[in-house]
Amino acid sequence: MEPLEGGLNPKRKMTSDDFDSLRCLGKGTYGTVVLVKQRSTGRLYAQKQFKKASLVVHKKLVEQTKTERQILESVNRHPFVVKLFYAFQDQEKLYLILEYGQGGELFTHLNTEKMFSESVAAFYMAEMLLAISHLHQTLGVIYRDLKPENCLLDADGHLLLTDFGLSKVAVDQSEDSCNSILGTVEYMAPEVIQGKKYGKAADWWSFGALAYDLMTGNPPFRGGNHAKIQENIIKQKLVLPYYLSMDAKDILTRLLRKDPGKRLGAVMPKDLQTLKNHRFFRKIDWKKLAAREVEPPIQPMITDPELAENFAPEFTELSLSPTVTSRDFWPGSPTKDDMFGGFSFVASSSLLESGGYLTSRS
Ligand code: ISQ
Repeated sequence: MEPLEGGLNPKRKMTSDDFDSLRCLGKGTYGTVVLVKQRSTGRLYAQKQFKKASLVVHKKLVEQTKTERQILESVNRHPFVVKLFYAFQDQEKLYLILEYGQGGELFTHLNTEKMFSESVAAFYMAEMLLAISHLHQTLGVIYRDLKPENCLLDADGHLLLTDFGLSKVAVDQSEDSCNSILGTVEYMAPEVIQGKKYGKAADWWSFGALAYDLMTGNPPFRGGNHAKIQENIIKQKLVLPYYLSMDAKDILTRLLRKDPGKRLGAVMPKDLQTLKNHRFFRKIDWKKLAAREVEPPIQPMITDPELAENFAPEFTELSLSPTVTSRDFWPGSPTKDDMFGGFSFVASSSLLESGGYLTSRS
């Protein structure tokens, strides 16, 4: 028998009615992220929603979407990867209830400070390195378009990677539509841009491009439009500003090799050791870092978590369109062909008990 429904049972399936929408946190090419509050607990989460209609472009894509729940579930234990708490759907949309990255995007903080010192950059790059290698090693997930928007900070200032795996689905969706030119291309590896076969080394390129950005204030290859940026990524020689240390120059040169076979990260697990032992990371205590015991260089300012102060006003000030709830459809009508069957998910009790940002009133 089904367990009793209601607030007392944390393992029951959720619906969008279980959450109040507070404000918009961001809009991507493939979905919207809304700050929501769970009615029964007062906990805050980031709700990512996808319109089914825009996902159903290819049969392959639907298949991939179904496996996302498993990817997200298995990734749930890494300290620097956003946790998934619930997944559910209604007639119109798929919903993911994710950990709320209260500190906002890392790159908002970068914009404020223009650029980071090498030791500050090394902290974020080190946490990112652990998250990426976890996705690669334990799950075989390749990001492919790792970019600044995917790098959030939690309330303490630790890095939180978002959109793993899902970004792969989203890119597949947009590949043969004009959407593909809308996304960020600055951090994409040459082989991805060229539509060649790519592997995990593509993420180590993006990692290098993000590192370059953190230490200089700009991505390594730029241009007035997407086509020019792409051309520069493929053809232009890497230019390293004079003020970077030898160590920074060395690690960036090796990560930003156009030939993925020659790139640092191509030969695993050897290259992971080379990276972690690189002089650029000499001040990093990897054990302490993995245990979240290294104090983050930026403490995000948070007065009222519900205000989402660390997110761009262009999003947070958007009006929330009323969500279509299950009640707006014919009662009990099954989803056609159950295309997204298996999408629903409830995190383990231990995660639910510890997770979700608690507000003062809960
Ligand atoms: C978590 N918190 C804030 C914003 C987010 C965007 C995408 C995915 C997760 C998020």
